[in-house]
Amino acid sequence: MIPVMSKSFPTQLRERLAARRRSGRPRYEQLRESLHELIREGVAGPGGALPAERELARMTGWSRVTVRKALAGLVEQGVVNSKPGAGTFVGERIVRSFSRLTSFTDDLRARGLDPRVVFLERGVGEATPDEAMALAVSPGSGVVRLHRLRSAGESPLAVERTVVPQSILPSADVVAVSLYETLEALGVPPHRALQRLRAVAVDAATAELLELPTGSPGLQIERRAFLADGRPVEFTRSVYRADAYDFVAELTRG
Ligand code: 16G
Repeated sequence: MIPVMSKSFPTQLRERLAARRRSGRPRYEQLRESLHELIREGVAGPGGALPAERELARMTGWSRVTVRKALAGLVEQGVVNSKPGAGTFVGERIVRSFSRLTSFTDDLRARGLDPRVVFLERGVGEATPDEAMALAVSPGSGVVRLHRLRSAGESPLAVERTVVPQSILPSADVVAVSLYETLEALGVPPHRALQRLRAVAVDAATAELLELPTGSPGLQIERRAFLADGRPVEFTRSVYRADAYDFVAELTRG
């Protein structure tokens, strides 16, 4: 059964729109942003249906063309899915861009989900030859290692092993939840990254953490991120649940 939209939805939507009335932005954008805000705040949870186009037009007093454009924007952002003939639903699978440098925390918050972390390991050590290669540091130099289970609320979604040069991140303890937020606060935000994805069958240890049967499909993603000055800032190997994520990229020809 489709979860029912909360009764306060129309009132909340009108409040959000009123707050944007003077922004001078096109109406469809005011509506897209207001709907996104409500989804982020959990007013419309995963799998929940948004009111139909005609309903939204009635609630806002705006045309269906405007409403359609706002909804199309949310579909493009991967926040909602539109099922022809059935309506528009808040995404159950998490849609991630394969071409934008976002963090786990960013992606969950954008969907009104609660990013959580369990540190399986964190500390400082000496770079192994492989880590030294990945981070372009001398073997034996200091690195911070994080091994984290990433969840949305109680639902486990990914396991990540990250190494960061200690010259950039002085200690593992400064990372509370989000690595990228910490790096940003330290004035060393990742600027660009190279990423590789491959399908894997999850091993027993990972399966247990992700609450899956051993051998279930997983998406193994390696990311090497760099600072604006070109220094490598992160090497992370993540295993994401394949049943929870869609990775999308925009392709252009030429
Ligand atoms: C994502 C990145 C990972 C990065 C993490 C930071 C992929 C495949 N991986 O999980 O490389 O370290 O975000 O997230 O997207 P955080 O700021 O929430 O710790």
